[in-house]
Amino acid sequence: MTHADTHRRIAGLYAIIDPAACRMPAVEVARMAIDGGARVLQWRDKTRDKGAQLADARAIAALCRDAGVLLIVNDHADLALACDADGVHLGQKALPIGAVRPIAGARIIGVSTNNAAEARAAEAAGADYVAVGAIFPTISKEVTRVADLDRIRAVKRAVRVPVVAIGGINASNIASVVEAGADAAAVISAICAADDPRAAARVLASAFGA
Ligand code: TZP
Repeated sequence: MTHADTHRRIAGLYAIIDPAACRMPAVEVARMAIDGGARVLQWRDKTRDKGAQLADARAIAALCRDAGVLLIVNDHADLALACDADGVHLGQKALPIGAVRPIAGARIIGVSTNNAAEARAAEAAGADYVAVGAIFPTISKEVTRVADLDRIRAVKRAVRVPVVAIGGINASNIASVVEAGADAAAVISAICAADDPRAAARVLASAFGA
């Protein structure tokens, strides 16, 4: 994927499928998020061993491929390869990008950041996009550093790669994130914990004019 492709495709609703947050099978939630207009999916399972995740990750990869939706795997470059995902997402304490790039090859590497300095460092190290958060209070992650809408603006000024806002984003605040310049909005609970993930995704995606 060229840089221009990545920039075009890391955009809009970025649905993180986390089975711990889902009220129905994760593959169902993934299907509904895609139906509702998510442009990027991330597979995030912080609890199960990778071997136990593989079937779900592969099923979601197949759904994404059919729909032309990008799939990013959280934390595990090997799992990303095993399900032929489009990329991997790394936290600040993960292996550095330079160590993951030989494994990921041309796949997308995204990095969690909290501020412009971290975003600039990630971009310089070869990140294809940066996430910035937590923009709003979240129930989905215990230890998280706080950011805000101004942080999105600062990160947008600091880097050229796409900027993904994350943390507590829902139907009532997503417009502010878009207005602040985020290329994409990543959500866990607003889709996974919704009664109707398809309808929830549709409302969130509409904030991007989808
Ligand atoms: N990183 C920063 S906040 C967060 C992550 C993974 C959790 C986002 O979940 P939610 O439910 O959309 O607030």
